[in-house]
Amino acid sequence: MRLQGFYFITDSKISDKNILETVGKALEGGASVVQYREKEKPIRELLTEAAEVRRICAGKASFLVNDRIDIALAVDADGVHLGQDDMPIHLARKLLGEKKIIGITVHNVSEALEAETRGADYLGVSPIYATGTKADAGEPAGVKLIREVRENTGLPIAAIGGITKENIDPVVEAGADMVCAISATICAEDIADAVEYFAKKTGSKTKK
Ligand code: 3NM
Repeated sequence: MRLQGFYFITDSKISDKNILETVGKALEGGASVVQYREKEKPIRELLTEAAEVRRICAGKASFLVNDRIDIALAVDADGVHLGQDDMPIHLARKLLGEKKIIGITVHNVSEALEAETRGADYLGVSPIYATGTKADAGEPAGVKLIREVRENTGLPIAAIGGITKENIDPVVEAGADMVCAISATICAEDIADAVEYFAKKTGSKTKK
């Protein structure tokens, strides 16, 4: 599946909506990628929930697991998303094999170049705007960072951090292939509609 379009990320810390229902709505709205990002649950719960999310994403969206290579392998996810302090890309690749997708968060061009050299499949470029969803996200880089990464690497870019319906246009214009917006979708009254809006802006499948 192409790494383009709306990239949905679960976050049960900011909403008590049921994760499976939430992901179902995101798929209905045309999400191309779904990342399971649950940091504070016991492993048995992570395994059960990730397997269920995996099942509903099959054939509809790429399914990635945040940080946890063990969970990704156990549920046969399509890949993982790593942070700069997570397992290094070359070791993740060794464990996951060549076919799995490995994405990594980068905050500047030098991290982007290193990720490309080490074999990442896409870059999470962050944080674009100020966000209240991730406490340690750091200073907003603005869309300038997307442009700089675009000019210096050939990898697909997933932009993240504070993206809303109101400020997405410059993100796409700067060259983002994928857009992540957590609070703007999970906390929306109608998740499928919100995702559809972002999906259309980023050229992914539209709602069926
Ligand atoms: N990672 P919202 S910012 C999960 O900067 C995450 O690496 C970030 O949430 C990073 O769309 C972020 O609600 C949260 O701003 C993004």
